[in-house]
Amino acid sequence: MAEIKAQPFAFPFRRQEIALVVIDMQRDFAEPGGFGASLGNDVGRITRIVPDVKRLIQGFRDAGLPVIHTMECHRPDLSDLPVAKRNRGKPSLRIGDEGPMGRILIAGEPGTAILPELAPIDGEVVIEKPGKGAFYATELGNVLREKGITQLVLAGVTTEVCVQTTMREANDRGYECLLCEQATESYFPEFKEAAITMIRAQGAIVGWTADIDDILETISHA
Ligand code: C5J
Repeated sequence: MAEIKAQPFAFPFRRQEIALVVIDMQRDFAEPGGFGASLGNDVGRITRIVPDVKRLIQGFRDAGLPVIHTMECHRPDLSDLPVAKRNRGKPSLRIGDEGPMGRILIAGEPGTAILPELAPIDGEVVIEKPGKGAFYATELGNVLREKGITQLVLAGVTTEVCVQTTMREANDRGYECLLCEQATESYFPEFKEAAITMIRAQGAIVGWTADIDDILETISHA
């Protein structure tokens, strides 16, 4: 069986059962004026991984493997936004407020869109999610079941929030999960490192992590 070199040990690769899930590579997390910046974060950390995320997406497309994108966003009437989520923290702009790129994290607004360099192409599934995890209150589980997917490669932002939450949700549902180290980022470098360390600790208790070139090498020969 083909394998991807990974930590804490090789990831068993099943070509017919694997998909890439790119989490929340949206303008709202990566550009000035968006949600991430409104919380006081350095969004430049996010834009720096765009070339690697793009390379990973292209590798999956070239190999004929499915690419799924997620977007954290809410309905314009905020009916799927818990009050506790809206009120959390001290952002300069709250979810639903009008910002320089439209309403913060609202479906259909310019700032909520996926970065143009990483935009989905025809046929790729886009999951709009109101939570941090991509399984909560979405159709992701059904989509994966219909496609026969049992293995997920994860990329996107932020490592310790939406990426890790999704990985834990997937792990509990029986998926084998592999995080691409160069194609994920946090506003806090120490949180990225900690998330990577805890994911693969205790014999891959949540999943595996791997170098982008090792992932691309295996999928290109599959
Ligand atoms: C956050 C995310 N950090 N996509 N969202 O609020 O990680």
